[in-house]
Amino acid sequence: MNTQVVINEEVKNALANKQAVVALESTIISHGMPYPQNVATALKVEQAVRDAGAIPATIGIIAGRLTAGLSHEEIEHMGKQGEAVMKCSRRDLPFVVAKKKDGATTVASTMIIAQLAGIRFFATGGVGGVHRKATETMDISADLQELAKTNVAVISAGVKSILDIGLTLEYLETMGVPVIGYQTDIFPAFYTRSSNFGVDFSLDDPMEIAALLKAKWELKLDGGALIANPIPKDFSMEPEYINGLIDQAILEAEQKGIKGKALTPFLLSRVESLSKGKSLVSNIELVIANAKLASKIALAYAKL
Ligand code: PSU
Ligand code: MN
Repeated sequence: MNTQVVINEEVKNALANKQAVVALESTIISHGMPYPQNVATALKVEQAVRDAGAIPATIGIIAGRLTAGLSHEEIEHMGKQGEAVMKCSRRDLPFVVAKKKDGATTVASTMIIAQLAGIRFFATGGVGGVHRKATETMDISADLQELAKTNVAVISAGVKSILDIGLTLEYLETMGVPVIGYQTDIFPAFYTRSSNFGVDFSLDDPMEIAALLKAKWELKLDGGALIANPIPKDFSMEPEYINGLIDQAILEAEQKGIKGKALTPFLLSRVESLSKGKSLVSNIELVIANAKLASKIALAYAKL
């Protein structure tokens, strides 16, 4: 069975030359945004990484092959198929590989494949976390466990308040995952620049973040870190407005009995349509901002 990661030539060369490489996920393309904006965004995000001086590697699974550095055609395929592509987290990887299926990778599985490929930095929008009412449902994203054990730094705009942000941060503390605020003391909530929670460490310069990561990994403290980058001011949303829509989406999910891996994609698409596409604009801009920051951190790390 072929379990080797397929790494495209450009990414392979960049890694061999110790250049900055930034991983990007594919579930955000297939399940996180509608077609065709998802494909346009994925390509824009790759360009943002290039403009910042790093090499992008969008990660996904094509016919059972774990791939670091999807081609534009493969990105188009993921985006067009949308939810027809299987959303793959850690537990799904062996099935998709053995069955030679296509798979969109979540934060957890993108981290796994990035680590296999030798990539340490990964930009996305929001990570999964502890869902509201998790004390009853036990719905805790596998992303959090992955952050605890896989050596990849994840740059996100915090987490959406579809989750219980406080419990998500408690979980990360228990698992020993540093939560770093980039130029902020407050943990951001994806669409908004703030939440009711703080970060563990506030760092203002990508070089300081790179140094923290270097220290962590030299100390053999396995696992990643969550770097929280608040959404750019011009695109942040009114907390009352967006949280109202999120509450409504959660209520609908409960009424429809939606749970398991279907829950997060349902909430993402409901919020997007309830906001009549306004949240999508914010979503796109914050991913681009995260890709830029991830590139700066990767470039700083390469100089250490
Ligand atoms: N949250 C977002 N946007 C996303 C996701 C989460 O704001 O696109 C996606 C990511 O791929 C993340 C996954 O890894 O959903 C988490 O799914 P779950 O909650 O089922 O673990
Ligand atoms: Mn879940």
